[in-house]
Amino acid sequence: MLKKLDEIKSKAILELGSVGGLNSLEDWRVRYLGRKGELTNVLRGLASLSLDERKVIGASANEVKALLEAHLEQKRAALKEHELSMSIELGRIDVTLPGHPLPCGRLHPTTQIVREICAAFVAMGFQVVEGPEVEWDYYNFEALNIPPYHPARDMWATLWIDYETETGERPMLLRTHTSPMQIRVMERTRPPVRVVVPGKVYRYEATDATHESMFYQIEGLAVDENITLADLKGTLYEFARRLFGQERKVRFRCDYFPFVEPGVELAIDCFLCGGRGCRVCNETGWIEIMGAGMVHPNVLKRVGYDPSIYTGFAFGLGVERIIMLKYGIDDIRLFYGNDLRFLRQF
Ligand code: FA5
Repeated sequence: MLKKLDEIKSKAILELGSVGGLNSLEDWRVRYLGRKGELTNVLRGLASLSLDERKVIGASANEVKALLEAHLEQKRAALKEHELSMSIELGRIDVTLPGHPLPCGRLHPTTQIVREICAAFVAMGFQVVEGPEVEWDYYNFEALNIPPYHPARDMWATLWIDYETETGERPMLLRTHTSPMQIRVMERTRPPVRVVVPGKVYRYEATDATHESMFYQIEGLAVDENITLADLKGTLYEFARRLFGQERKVRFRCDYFPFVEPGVELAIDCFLCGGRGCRVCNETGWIEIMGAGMVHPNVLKRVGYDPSIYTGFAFGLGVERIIMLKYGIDDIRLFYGNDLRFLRQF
């Protein structure tokens, strides 16, 4: 049997020398190494031998098998290389053709502007922090001076999470604004505080050209001794100028938010109609981009800050509205419609 193995080996190696293509190489493989191949037949025959014979012949058969397999791989590589160089020579492969372009992704316009806005505030000494999108009623409302059943809760159409506590309450929700982070930040730090908080917020709201049910806000909070409304106005004017240029008009008006006193709303003149009134600005000439105000003393007290020493301002801006203003986009629903024709423009 050892002799037979030797014969198979020499014959196989000799034949391999005259194999000239990948198809005949496959025939060769089947003939010697395939399931019904010559070498496999020898291995099958081992069963009828004595244990001692099996050991010697089995080891030798495995050696031959490994050797033939190594020759097979070598030959396959050589044939492939040869075929490739023949193709180039015959002109079947035009190596001067440009390669396939690799698709290259980019940042979503919202991400780009979130970064730009945060950078504007970082330059003014603010720190960037983030917080949870699934929030407790306590942070979203109660600690912000909005107790249960207070009518101000109607200002934020809320998506509640169906989670029940032991007492039967369902106090979990998708945050309706980034303001809960005012409380979380103040709870864990002492003044001076200067933070901006970018993130997603959710509202149970019908969508239209300027309203989405999921959108981004950036919260701002500064608390220290001697902070006044003048600091708030100065900071937001500076922000508006950095982002939109000198020519944009900015309007402050009184507004109501339970967690600030006094409260203001900041609007910028409409990019589309220049202030004459159109569909985008609801015929008013202005687009509201943020709510703001001086942090309410009740909010400061709740986190253990003494309102007779510390004062602060807070603001919450709508990111998509800002992008719309900056680039003249007339429908907020384009942002998350995932239409590449829109997204590729940024
Ligand atoms: C608030 O959410 C307050 N938390 C803002 C605030 C923070 C006030 C700190 C005072 C101090 P408001 O609901 O107005 O306020 O939303 C803030 C901004 O988010 C708006 O000015 C607007 O730009 C944007 N916004 C509001 N609703 C939507 C919506 N459905 N789709 C897109 N943007 C929206």
